Amino acid sequence: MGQSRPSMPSSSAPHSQPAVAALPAGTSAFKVLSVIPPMTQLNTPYPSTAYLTGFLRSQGVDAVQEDLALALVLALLSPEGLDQVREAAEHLDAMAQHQPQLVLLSVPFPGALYAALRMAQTIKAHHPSVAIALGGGFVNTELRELAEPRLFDFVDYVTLDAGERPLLALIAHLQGKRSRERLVRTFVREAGAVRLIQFPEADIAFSDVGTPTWDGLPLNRYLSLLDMLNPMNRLWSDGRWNKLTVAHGCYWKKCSFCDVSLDYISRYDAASAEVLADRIEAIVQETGQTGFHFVDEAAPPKSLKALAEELLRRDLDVRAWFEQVKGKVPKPTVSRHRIARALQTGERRP
Ligand code: B12
Ligand code: SF4
Repeated sequence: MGQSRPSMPSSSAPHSQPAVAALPAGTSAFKVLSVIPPMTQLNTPYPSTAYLTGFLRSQGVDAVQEDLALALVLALLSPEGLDQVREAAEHLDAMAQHQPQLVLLSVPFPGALYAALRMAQTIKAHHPSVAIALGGGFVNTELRELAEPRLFDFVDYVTLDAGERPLLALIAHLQGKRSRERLVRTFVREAGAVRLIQFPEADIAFSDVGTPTWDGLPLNRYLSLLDMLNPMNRLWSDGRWNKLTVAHGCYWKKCSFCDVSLDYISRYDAASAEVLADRIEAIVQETGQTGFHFVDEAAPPKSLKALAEELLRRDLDVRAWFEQVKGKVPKPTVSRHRIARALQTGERRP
């Protein structure tokens, strides 16, 4: 997919965005709710809201999260089932519970878009002063050339690529501390047309995005589903894993079939083994779970080796598997010693 982007906007464009109530100064007075709409896999939380919530909290923002994909299925499987679902769709319980000023709808896959828009519609109907932003993997790949103004009947902002920097800019804007012209990679509707505002500001370094948090998600209620016997595919839907990335982007960027212009591939930015091991320690502490699924496009072997050595040095007992390691088969569950040995010897199987 191409990455053609409109040129920088003029600063005189009219404003026509949501009637967000004037907010007191100070980020802590501002509450952000991040939501995963149905449907994603049910064995373990998708990590975008975990990353965003962890980052926002590290910036002093009051941030919470909900996985409504899991909530929907649990409701469907309960005796009260459909009634509850209908009620939840109408009132969106999470809104009453958290009372956010900004809702982040994370749409990783096409299958989550419809539910995200239905949720946005419900929120707009019942809470018209709450701002709604849309982002995530689907948006980053399929909506880069967004031109459909009707999408903004549902949401107020659509952001591209890594969410951290655009969100800081958006929150500051909603708090009246930043002009709209200084939004970052954010689509808005103005005078009935879609406009991409892209104030040039560096992304947050991967080592500074903070530790993802799963706080608030019912980790013991995720469902292990066995849809394929293949042991590697089985890892995708079976069992609970903490999802983490070793780096942002792809260190390789050489495959001819790949759109290496996309930010989540092109902008390679790694963190030190110490930072990664600190994140792993904090996540094990928070979740009580030691299994990690590294969801990098192509996990960099050098960093993995350094990480394995750091984990051994700290005597941390974690299990990990990697979405993709260039030049090797995706790795099923491996123990810490096996990670180190596999990476040191280039061994293909744990
Ligand atoms: C790991 C992975 C998988 C794994 C695990 C999936 C899971 N459920 O956890 C497996 C292999 C199972 C998988 C399956 C599929 N995947 Co997949 N997957 C990925 C991959 C490589 C990483 C995803 C990840 O965890 N990223 C880490 C998180 C933290 O990043 P993030 O979600 O992008 O979030 C950041 C930003 O997007 C942004 N952000 C996110 N949400 C929001 C919201 C707001 C409001 C804002 C402001 C910002 C924001 O901020 C976050 C932090 O910076 C991505 C490609 C990629 N590198 O992102 C593809 C990707 C998400 N997958 C994709 C697809 C299509 C699928 C499938 C539908 C494939 C299929 N046909 O079956 C299935 C769907 C599975 C499902 N229903 O759960 C596409 C989706 C885009 C699209 N074309 O629609 C991607 C982008 C790959 C691609 N280019 O094709 N996938
Ligand atoms: S390793 Fe994956 S992300 Fe990197 S260039 Fe090849 S296909 Fe693209």
